[in-house]
Amino acid sequence: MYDTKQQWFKDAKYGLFIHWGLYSVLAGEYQGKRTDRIAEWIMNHLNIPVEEYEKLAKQFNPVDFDADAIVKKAKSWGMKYIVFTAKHHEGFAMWDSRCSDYNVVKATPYGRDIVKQLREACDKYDMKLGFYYSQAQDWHDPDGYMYTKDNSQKNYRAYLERICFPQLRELLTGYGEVALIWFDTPMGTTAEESREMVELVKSIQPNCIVSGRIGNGLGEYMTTGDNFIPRLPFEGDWEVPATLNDTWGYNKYDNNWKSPDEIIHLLVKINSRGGNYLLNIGPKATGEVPQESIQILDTVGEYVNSNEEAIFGTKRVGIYAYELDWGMLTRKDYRIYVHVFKPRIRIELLNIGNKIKRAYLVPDGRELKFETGITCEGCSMIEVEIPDDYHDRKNYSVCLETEEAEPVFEPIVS
Ligand code: FHN
Repeated sequence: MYDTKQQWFKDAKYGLFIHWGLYSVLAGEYQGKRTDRIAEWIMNHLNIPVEEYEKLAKQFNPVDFDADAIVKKAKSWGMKYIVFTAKHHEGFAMWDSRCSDYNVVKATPYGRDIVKQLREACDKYDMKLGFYYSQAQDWHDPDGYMYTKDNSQKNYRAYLERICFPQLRELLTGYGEVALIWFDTPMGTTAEESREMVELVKSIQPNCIVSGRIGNGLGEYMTTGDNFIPRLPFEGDWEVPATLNDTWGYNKYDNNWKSPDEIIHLLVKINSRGGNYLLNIGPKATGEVPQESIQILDTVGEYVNSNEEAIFGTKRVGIYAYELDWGMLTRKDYRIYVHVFKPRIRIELLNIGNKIKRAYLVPDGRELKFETGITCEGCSMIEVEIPDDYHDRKNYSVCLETEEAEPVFEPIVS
């Protein structure tokens, strides 16, 4: 079973992913050609030569970037940690790296360290900060891997010694307490090499968590496929990395935004099955966060903040016999939380055999009337009355305090 041994990660449930790099300058289009894939892969998909792509650095001047405002927003959205793409597959370092001048301080007119600014803002708002680091793919370095291309002449060992290991050391020694390193796409990394990376991380910061995509089964938590949710409750620590539209890096043509309701349902579904939801924003080249992302996350944040007790610190719910067409369950010891996504006059739950001590509305703590009994078909039934002023509302939660620490789920008998 995956175990990060970090209580903050187990309780976190909701985090912010930030994908930002030179690809934001292209915003999904190069020389009039649009990429129909994720925007941060444009160099690979449209076969942009290194000498051409690296010129983007000269255009990168994100004067509207405001680390303080982004972290403050994440805090207001209820998120508990931030993962920032310190270096994505394009190979561009978003900090003042000493082992490659291909970085935001030395190669751009902007000249300021993005990682440092985020670090300071996270310290100010007491937010955990982790770094995404592409350990194998580096499309700028002659020895870095590139998916779908010929890697037979690459000297990956040389790459590890020259770039990967020293850059990891820089991130782990120069930027305070690193909550986690979010490795990604290990490709040809051997078990021995993955182990070296883990040892390097742990030797510098023993509490820094290593993500699932370190490869070779060495991650401390399970990272699902992008936007993929385990069908069943999954034991141990895990996380779903996910997008708000169809891209990670900014793409000016991608308007396929999920609605706030969809995001709320996904968050609760993931939490209910025991995982964390790491939800992405992709700032523009100016540093501005797309307004659509902000609007969606502001609305989701209202739900998260007024129902935080039913989200944070919750545990995996076992297999309940039913899917509800109006809601979902989360739980803590001695508490079952019923998330109500559609207007209801009362809520009815079947096949839950717990002894209910009390029911209350999570957003304001109001006591709720309830009844328990056995249906004509012979299964347990709980009915909770929803107060008049909530009859037309959606997206709130109800807590059922139970005598038993765990939910007592009964099988369907008829
Ligand atoms: O290739 C990357 C992709 O660009 C993005 O960073 C996602 C986030 O989980 N990870 C990889 C694909 O799975």
